[in-house]
Amino acid sequence: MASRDQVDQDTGREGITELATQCPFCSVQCKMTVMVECGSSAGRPAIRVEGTMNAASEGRLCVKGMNAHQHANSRERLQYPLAKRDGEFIRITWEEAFATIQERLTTIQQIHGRDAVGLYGGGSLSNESAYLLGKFARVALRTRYIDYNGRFCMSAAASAGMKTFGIDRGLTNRLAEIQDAECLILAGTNIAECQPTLMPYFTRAKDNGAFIIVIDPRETGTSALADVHLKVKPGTDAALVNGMLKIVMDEGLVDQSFIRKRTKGFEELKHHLDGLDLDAVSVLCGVDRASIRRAALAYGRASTGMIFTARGVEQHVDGHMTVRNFLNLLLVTGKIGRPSCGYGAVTGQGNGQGGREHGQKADQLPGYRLIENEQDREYVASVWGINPAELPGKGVSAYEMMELMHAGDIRGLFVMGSNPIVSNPNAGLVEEGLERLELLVVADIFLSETAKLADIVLPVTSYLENTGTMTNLEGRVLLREAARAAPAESKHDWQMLCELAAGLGQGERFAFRSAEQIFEELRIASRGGIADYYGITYDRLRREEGVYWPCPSLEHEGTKRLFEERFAHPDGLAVFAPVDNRRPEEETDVDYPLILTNGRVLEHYLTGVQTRRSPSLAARAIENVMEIHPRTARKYRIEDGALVRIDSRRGTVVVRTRVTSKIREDTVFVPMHWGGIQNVNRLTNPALDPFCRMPDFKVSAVRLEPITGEEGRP
Ligand SMILES: Nc1nc2c(c(=O)[nH]1)N[C@H]1C(S)=C(S)[C@@H](COP(=O)(O)OP(=O)(O)OC[C@H]3O[C@@H](n4cnc5c(=O)[nH]c(N)nc54)[C@H](O)[C@@H]3O)O[C@H]1N2
Ligand SMILES: Nc1nc2c(c(=O)[nH]1)N[C@H]1C(S)=C(S)[C@@H](COP(=O)(O)OP(=O)(O)OC[C@H]3O[C@@H](n4cnc5c(=O)[nH]c(N)nc54)[C@H](O)[C@@H]3O)O[C@H]1N2
Ligand code: SF4
Ligand SMILES: [Mo]
Repeated sequence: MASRDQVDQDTGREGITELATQCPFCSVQCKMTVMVECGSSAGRPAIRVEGTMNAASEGRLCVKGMNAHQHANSRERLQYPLAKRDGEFIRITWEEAFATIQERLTTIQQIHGRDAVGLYGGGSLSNESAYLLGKFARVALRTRYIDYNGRFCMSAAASAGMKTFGIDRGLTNRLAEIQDAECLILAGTNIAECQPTLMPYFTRAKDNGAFIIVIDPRETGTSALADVHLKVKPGTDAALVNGMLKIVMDEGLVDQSFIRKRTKGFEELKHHLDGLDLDAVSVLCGVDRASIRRAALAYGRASTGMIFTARGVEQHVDGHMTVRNFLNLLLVTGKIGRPSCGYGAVTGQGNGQGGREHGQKADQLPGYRLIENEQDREYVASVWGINPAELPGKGVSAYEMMELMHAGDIRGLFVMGSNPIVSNPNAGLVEEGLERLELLVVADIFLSETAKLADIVLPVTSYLENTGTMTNLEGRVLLREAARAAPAESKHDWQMLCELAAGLGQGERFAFRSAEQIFEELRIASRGGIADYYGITYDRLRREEGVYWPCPSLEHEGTKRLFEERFAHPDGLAVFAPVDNRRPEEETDVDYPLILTNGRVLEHYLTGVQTRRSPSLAARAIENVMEIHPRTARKYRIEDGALVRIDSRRGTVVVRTRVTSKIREDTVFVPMHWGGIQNVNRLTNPALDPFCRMPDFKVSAVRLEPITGEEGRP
């Protein structure tokens, strides 16, 4: 354990326990020390938190990290397993919980077939738990249906990286290279609120004279850095990039030698852009031609540059192709594989990177192997000691699993590390689907909105108590060791999977007694795969400050910059793809005249289950709000601070209004951190990207209605 009781040398005070840990929230994975001082005057231990020096956060913490201990120490934490009887939860033992789950899952599978049960994971799980969840689905339950919340997060960027480069690692370069880039494009990424401890990399770049382009329908803390802010109409980024590409090409700012030696498909792209009308692009995107031109010339002329994308451009029906267009821009100018030249898909969740590599995705086996590929099946089956024919085929994406529950095809579901009722699009259907299940099991730290619907709820350990590796947004694998014992009856995610598997007769294949033992198997299972962790060990992670994958051998130092010599496709070339200008899937009309987009605020994390239980964070943002432009607010007679009803074709929410000129006039913005009547996903469109099955979260057509009378007053 990494905790250390000590006497404070300066003050001579006894009883300070130092817990060395890592933030449970976003993909930066800031290292920190939580100092618990017992015997303070208030009677409750006083807690202080300090950032710890490391290569990503450089010792910084944001307000969420500073306060994460509050939810971990909350009285609302689940203490013991619960079962629902007559609509109420009662306490049960682990033995009863496991027996019920085993018995009911087995019955469902016997009557309706193996695929009648599903598993649903998350990007907060450690690599070890995510790996084991995938193995549990394929080996213990032998169902094809497993997917995870990262489908809503990284699938567009990940699949685009795979197609263009042959590999998906969030950042192709080290964070330290950002500060020397001459031009930075930040597209649909609000780093100031979502990865705040990374901001200094960008402010340093600015101080060094970098030209910064921000693409976002809103002015944000991030756009405050911009030399050009393209306040794009939501859902039209692909067209905007076509405009930039056309200008770069017309001005001869392409790197012919790079294109010739290292890419393929350029002629098709060029041909595709020949007839592009820049005025039409400007109208479609709601951005003036001069600004598009300024941005294109700045990026095209810079000798070094990096492009970052996040959910603002990715969470669309054409998210995959939009990212590919950003990669086209990067490739035509040859800005990759060199210092301060590269791409960053700004990964979201704490283990959003590792969580998408080791098999909790519908089509995937560990090490980024594919479940439909014969060689991959054979290799992983040999590691797992099973016949490859026993491995199921690929399943469907997260939201499609919800549709299968709604249709009665999936009848039992095990959720580990997600709150799907708040985070899936079209929450109305999702709620109905979950209610129709014969068995819903939720493993969580808290009684989340989804756990409230469950038949069985299992209490899990938090970041302070659970050892495991997390792969941060750089592709750097970090070890987070348990800093204290598991509270009450909670168990580690991986531990309950092992015990459940044993009950299902698969004990031998899940005989792990520590996270490290699982990692040892994961190393082998990933060996030779795209995400090769074979050269990484816990010892090494303790000695070094994290290791970048791919790391194929113990002697390998890890890969800090990708694509210096070749791309990861067998022929070593990167691939261009012509991308169409698209109109958003759901257009505004007289009934639904405004565009709704959504995202995050600094203080809260995802569905808010954890941060809403932290008093310091909850106090800063107590309820959901809709951002709206003053002219639009006047048009719809909506006052600042008043309650407003928002309707889409799928549902209704009620939130408070924040009038601000920082947003486009045709767009409103509502964060995603609240459930119930404040859940923005009651409104969102579940249309899916054909390449990666990412939902069209970021564009829905809505109408507004002020709530009048005493109730609605500011
Ligand atoms: N505070 C906080 N930090 C977080 C999280 C959190 O919940 N809270 N979540 C973590 C996770 S899992 C993730 S995935 C990341 C997400 O990180 P981001 O993707 O940066 O977060 P979002 O706020 O969803 O979206 C970013 C920006 O996209 C803009 N946007 C909306 N629609 C469009 C569009 O059509 N085009 C363009 N160009 N921009 C658009 C929004 O106005 C917003 O400012 O953050 C991580 N960090
Ligand atoms: N409208 C809209 N919807 C979105 C998005 C958006 O931008 N707009 N963003 C999408 C994105 S990018 C994401 S990542 C998803 C996230 O969606 P969710 O996965 O639903 O979000 P979380 O709130 O992180 O849910 C995690 C749950 O797991 C619990 N938990 C935390 N740590 C652990 C652990 O170690 N083990 C277990 N068993 N449980 C744990 C938490 O208490 C919480 O209840 O939402 C997506 N939904
Ligand atoms: S939320 Fe992200 S930036 Fe903030 S402390 Fe945690 S890991 Fe660091
Ligand atoms: Mo995410």
